[in-house]
Amino acid sequence: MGCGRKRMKFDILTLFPQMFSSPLQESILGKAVEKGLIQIRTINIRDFAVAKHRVVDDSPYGGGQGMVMKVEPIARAIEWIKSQDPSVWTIYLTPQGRGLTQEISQKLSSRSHLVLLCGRYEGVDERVRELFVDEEISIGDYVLTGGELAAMVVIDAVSRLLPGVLGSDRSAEEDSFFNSLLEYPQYTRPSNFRGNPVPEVLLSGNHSAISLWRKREALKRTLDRRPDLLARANLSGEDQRLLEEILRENRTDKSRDGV
Ligand code: 9D3
Repeated sequence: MGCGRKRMKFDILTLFPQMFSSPLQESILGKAVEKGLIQIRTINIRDFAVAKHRVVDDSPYGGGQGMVMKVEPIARAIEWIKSQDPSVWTIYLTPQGRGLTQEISQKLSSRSHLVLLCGRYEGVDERVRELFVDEEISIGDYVLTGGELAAMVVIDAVSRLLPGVLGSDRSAEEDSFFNSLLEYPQYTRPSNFRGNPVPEVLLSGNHSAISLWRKREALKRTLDRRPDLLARANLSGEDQRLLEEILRENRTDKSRDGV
């Protein structure tokens, strides 16, 4: 059942632990928690602030807008985690981090224990980064209200790579096979929806024709939407032949359209 691998632990340091309850209890991640493949703890940074007012933020030295998360509560929280497990890897979710990729997710999935520090306000006191953070990660070039959703994205992307988290037939192997290409179009019943039929080849039962069609559609879609992926793709001889065919088609389409 445990598949011989110890469960991966995620500790989330946040001022909003409630944000994590439902997303991590639903669906595949929820099942992974139930199966004991992953363990997710939310830790309220405020619980490590000193009593009385339990202040976790303060105005920036030097002036300026907004508030900065104080170093002491975060330091105490991380030190408490490290006292239980010195091998933890601490990630700060920040727009200034390097963008999350599948490769980074894969590297992270080989760790046994991640701490995900979620920033709010204008971020954390710089000494948090210097003294306690191993890696800084962003999830993309858009502005969020805090690191919480980004932490959930990291947990999702990493967890699904762990053995046993996805269903048995759906594996990370399949990912790496098609990794460099976008996926082909999928259809299910009915075979005709309001005059919009499913491509005939998919109903033919001809498996080699189907697999060729899918490969071709994946290549077409990738060329159209993500040519950057194609440049990096490891295309087989057959893929390259198909791609040339598609490019030739596109050229003749264009000259016919007069574009
Ligand atoms: C006025 C401050 N902002 C200038 C654009 C800086 C800022 C700080 C903190 C903007 C957003 C945030 C909150 N975002 C995150 O904590 C965050 C994030 C994101 O906003 N985008 C992509 N990845 C991430 S990871 C954490």
